[in-house]
Amino acid sequence: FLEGKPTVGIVGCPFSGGQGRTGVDLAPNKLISAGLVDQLSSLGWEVHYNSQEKFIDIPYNPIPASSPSAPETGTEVVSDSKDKEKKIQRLPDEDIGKMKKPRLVSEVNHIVSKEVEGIAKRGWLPLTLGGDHSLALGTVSGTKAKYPDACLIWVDAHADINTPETTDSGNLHGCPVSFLLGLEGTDVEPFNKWLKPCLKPEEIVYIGLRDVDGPEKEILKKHGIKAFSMHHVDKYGIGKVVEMALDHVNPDRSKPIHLSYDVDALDPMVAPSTGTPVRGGLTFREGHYITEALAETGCLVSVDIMEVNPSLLDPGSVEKTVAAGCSLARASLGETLL
Ligand code: 5AB
Ligand code: MN
Ligand code: MN
Ligand code: MN
Repeated sequence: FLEGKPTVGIVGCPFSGGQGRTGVDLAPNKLISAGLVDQLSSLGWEVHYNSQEKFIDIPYNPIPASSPSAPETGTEVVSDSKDKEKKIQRLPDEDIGKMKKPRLVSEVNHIVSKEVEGIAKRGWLPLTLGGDHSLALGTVSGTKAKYPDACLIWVDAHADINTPETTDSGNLHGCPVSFLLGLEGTDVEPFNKWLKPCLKPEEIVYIGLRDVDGPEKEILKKHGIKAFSMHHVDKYGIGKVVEMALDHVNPDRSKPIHLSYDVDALDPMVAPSTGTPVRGGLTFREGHYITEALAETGCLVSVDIMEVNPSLLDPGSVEKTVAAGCSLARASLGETLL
């Protein structure tokens, strides 16, 4: 599906506003400092960044007017121009219902969506480096704008399919899939200003689930959404699980694939520095096998590496997690194919 010389467009998203822990916004810089660009070049890819800047310019993260003493969430002020400061005052980001930072999450994702769409429309592969997983609102909608029939493979410990009504935490990184599907309760401002439902329930498949909220289970059941949990990985082995996952969303291996990879799918021993770790995850090899098998299909058109948080735990844990993020990206782009 890609055109011309294999080219990857890196979309660095230093964004943490979809959840409450600071530091996940440091990941794109860390992944790139770890040598990701040279590593991808060595694989034969031409590497570009999104439009002009190395990283997406994240609008200032306003403190909710309702709780002036609310702790900062760690999103950096990337630009401190007069213009931006005015924007802050015009953008109070009080909760809407249970949703936290809805305006910020919406605005950032609108930017990300246009970036990913632009890269995909050049015939390049967008590689989005999160940031938290709310960013999949932007990445998947951007991919779908170029490839309307793309399927979505969501590798995660979590289903991220809460709606603004079912979410307990109010953190939007737990909700992107419900918005993409257009589930009940997601046609809300400010998201509905730009985000149209773009995904059908039969176009998504999960791998790695092991921490799914009660209401999320109901949603998965109600819409017949295919999910391979860690139980299935144990039962069938990862090879069979990936084959069954592809058979479900891409039976002829003829459709474009968007891979959204939350590093918390990996076991915390493999990727400890992430905001919502859950025991009993994918081994290093299982985690990489998924990316290798998808690279092998030749159908991968867009990849997200999300939820690395370099501010959590000790330097050794951070190094492990950053290295895992880089090697997942490399394997998705074909490193381990012989
Ligand atoms: B992640 C939880 N379901 O909604 C919620 O890391 C966790 O992107 C969401 O997968 C985890 O807050 C979001 C409890
Ligand atoms: Mn996730
Ligand atoms: Mn997760
Ligand atoms: Mn997480």
